[in-house]
This record gives sequence, structure tokens and C-alpha cells, in this order.
Amino acid sequence: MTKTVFPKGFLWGGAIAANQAEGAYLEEGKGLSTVDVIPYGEKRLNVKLGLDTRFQVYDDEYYPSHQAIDFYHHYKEDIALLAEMGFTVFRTSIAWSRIFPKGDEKTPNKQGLKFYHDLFTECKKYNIEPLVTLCHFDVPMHLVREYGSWYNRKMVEFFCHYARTCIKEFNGLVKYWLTFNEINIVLHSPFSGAGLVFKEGENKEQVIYQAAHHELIASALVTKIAHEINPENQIGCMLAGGNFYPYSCKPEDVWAALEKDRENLFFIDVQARGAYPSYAKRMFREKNIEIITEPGDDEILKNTVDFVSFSYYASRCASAEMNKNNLSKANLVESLPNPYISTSEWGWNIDPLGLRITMNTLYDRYQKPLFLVENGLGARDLMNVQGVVDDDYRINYLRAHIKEIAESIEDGIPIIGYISWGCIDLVSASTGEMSKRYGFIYVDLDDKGNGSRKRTPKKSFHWYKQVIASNGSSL
Ligand code: BGP
Repeated sequence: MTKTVFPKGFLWGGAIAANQAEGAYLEEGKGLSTVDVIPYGEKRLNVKLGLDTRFQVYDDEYYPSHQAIDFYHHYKEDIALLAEMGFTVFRTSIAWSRIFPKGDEKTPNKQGLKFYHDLFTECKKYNIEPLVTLCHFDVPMHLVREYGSWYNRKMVEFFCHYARTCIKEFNGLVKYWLTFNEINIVLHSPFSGAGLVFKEGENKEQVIYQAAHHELIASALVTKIAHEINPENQIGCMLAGGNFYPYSCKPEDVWAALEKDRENLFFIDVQARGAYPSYAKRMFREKNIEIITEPGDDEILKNTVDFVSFSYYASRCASAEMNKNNLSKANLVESLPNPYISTSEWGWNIDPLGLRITMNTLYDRYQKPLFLVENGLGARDLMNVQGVVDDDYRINYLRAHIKEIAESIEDGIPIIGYISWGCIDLVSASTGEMSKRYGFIYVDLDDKGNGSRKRTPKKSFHWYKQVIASNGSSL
């Protein structure tokens, strides 16, 4: 076996999110959440962007989160498969509306707590460390209707109560926590990201950045709370990562790329450095944004995270004259096409070196341990007549990216672990499709929810198993 550069104890695993996997959307006391009112199909985009105000569930439409892959009832079987691959970490999220169905209650739903207790205990049985996101694109709908979601400062209190309840309840089972999944996605998909709905004529950016302020305050408070509950707890922020490249070496293009990066890194600048960045003042002025704060907010923000986590699927590209008609969208972030890079079927850039570039940027900027908590290739996998899914393309994608992590480690970057996205096939966040698959484990289910939901390991399952067993030396 060749020597590995991955440190001893490096965490290897995969991720899912409650709303894309669990299903059971109203079972055992769970309340309705934002994602549960996002239908499959044409109407989807409008709702996600917060433009459609119906936000009801209709009988004649299909809502992918309602049943999903039914992880809620299959979790034991699924965790056993992940353990067979040798996972040492499993990332999932808690559905806020399972613990507090409406979001503003004082007393948690016991059945919701029990489900996650059983789930995390199951992980621990196999020595799998859970990494838990408190909010992964699912705000209780009641909070959207009654309070306007994160635009309202009251959300800070509701979220802190929810987080405290979970962190206390699962103390000893869960040590790694993320506050918000891909916090910067609020800029690109405000309804999915933070449950934001816009009124006619409103300055959307005002709403978004005010909501972001509340999320940043809540995240900092939760970091403090988690450390008080147990000083061993490790709290991370989470960025939808991927650097913007300048389209050319024209200084204006370089500046455009820098500004685009700042737009996304703004959130992590606050969470990892403990204060609003120097460029924020001018940005707010130019966008006509006035953030309403409370005395003491500056102090609160000083509670910085322990590590910086991020997703990486694709790099991005910007120029001074970004032609609106010519933009692709990977992971909800608009980008110019990059002529040097191939793309997935959904137009997402495939750029392994971009991962090393992103990691170096993040570490240079924050000097905090990194954790790659999402990476993978969405593809239309097909099962052949022998019942095998031959996903060599996925193996190639993952191998190339893991190699760049090895390079980054050699660059001197501390990284806690590698977590691939959608380790078991699940519902796609951007399209609501099942046919956009990421997993090592195939789930028999189509875009409309038909299928047996039977689980079958793919070729990549066996490949990843030996990657983990060799601690990354056998790729
Ligand atoms: C990230 C989300 C995930 C996930 C992934 C892949 O933005 O955190 O929830 O779904 O991207 O995206 P998609 O499902 O749209 O292919």
C-alpha cells in the first residue's frame, strides 16, 4: 500500500439532508416546512425564489420531500450500508419542524427527539461520528406565515431555543454541528435558503441582508451556547463554495471575480472572523441597504466558529460584462461558462483543481480547520440487466477531487474530513428530481415518487470502501 498523506483520524463519509431523504413529512408530529410546499415541476422555481405566495399543499401536485426515499423508516438499513463502506462520519440534518412543528413552541415534540436519538445512537453503534446541520433549507412554515421568517428578529430566539434543545438532548452523541447549510444561498434562492417571501416593490437585497444579519447573530449565539453545554463541541459555518475565476486578465474582469467571491464569502467573513468585513459598509450603501441592529450585536458576533465547512461542486467564472443570457447556474449560483472546463449534464463545471484553489483561499483567509462536507457528481445512473450500476464517471470525479484534497494537505491545510454529497440517492435540491443521483447506493425511485425504494450498492460503493480502508492511499 502506498503512503497516505491523509492524517490519522481523518473523517471519511457522506451526507444527506432531512428534507431530501426522510420523507414522513407529517408523521409523528412533524409540522410543515418551507421545502414541503415546493412542488416538483414548472412551479418549483417560482416558489423557491419566494415569488409565489400560495404556499399551500395541493392534492394534485407532487411534492418530492413528502415521501422522498423514506429514510425515516429505512435508517437502520441505510446506516448499516454506510457502515459497511467504512464511514467514520455521517452528515445529516435535523428537521426543525420535527422538533418544533410550528417553530415557536416552548416544548419540543418528544417523538421528533426520539427519532434523532435513535438515529444518532445507530451511527455510534458503528463508530460513525454524526455531523449535524441544524437548518438545511427547511424553516417551519408557520414561522414564514406568522413572522416573515428570518426577516424578523424573533427568529433568533426561536432558532436558539431549537438549537439549545437539540445540542443538550444529543450531548454525548453529537459533537460536530453546523448552524446553517450553505448560508450564502439566501442570496441566490431566498425562499429555500431562509424562507423569505417578497412583497411587491420591496428592496429584495434589504430583506435578504437583514435576514442574513439575524442568521449571523443566531449562528454566533448558537456557537456560544454549544460551547457552554460542552466545551468539546465543534461548531462550523457552511459555505456553498467554489471560487470565481476572472474571465480574462483584464483588470475589470479580475475585479468582477473578486466582488463575486466577496458576495459569497461575506457570510463566512462574519462567522469565522467575528465582525462585518471592511467592504460591507460601501456595499450596503451602494445597494441602499440599512441593517437594523441591536446594542450588543458586535459582541455577539465575536463568537466565531471552530471550523469552516463548505460544499464544493464547481468553480465559477465572472467578467465585468456578465451577459445575463449566457449564464449557467451550478448549485444555484450564476456563472459564465468556462471554455477550459467540461460540465455535468446539468451544466455544473467539473474542476478538481478548483477545489484546491478554493481550499487554499479559505485557509489563507480564515486560518481555521476546513471540513469539506459536500462534493459529488449528479448523474443519470442506470441499472443494467444484471442489476448493476456501473458509475465509473462518478468514481473518476471523486478520485480527481480527493487527489486535490491530498494536494491541499501537502499545501499545509488542516482538514477534518471528506464528506461526499448524497451518499445514498436522494431528491435533488435544485430540481426536485430523483433522476439526478449522487449516491454510492442506488434507490429504486423515479421523479414522481414511483418505485420500490429498494437500496442497491453501485460500483462506486466498493471503490469508496477501499478508499476509506486505505485512508486515501488507494484511489
Ligand atoms: C447543495 C445542497 C444540497 C444538495 C446539493 C446538490 O446546494 O446543500 O442540499 O442537494 O447542493 O444539489 P442538487 O441536489 O441541486 O443537485
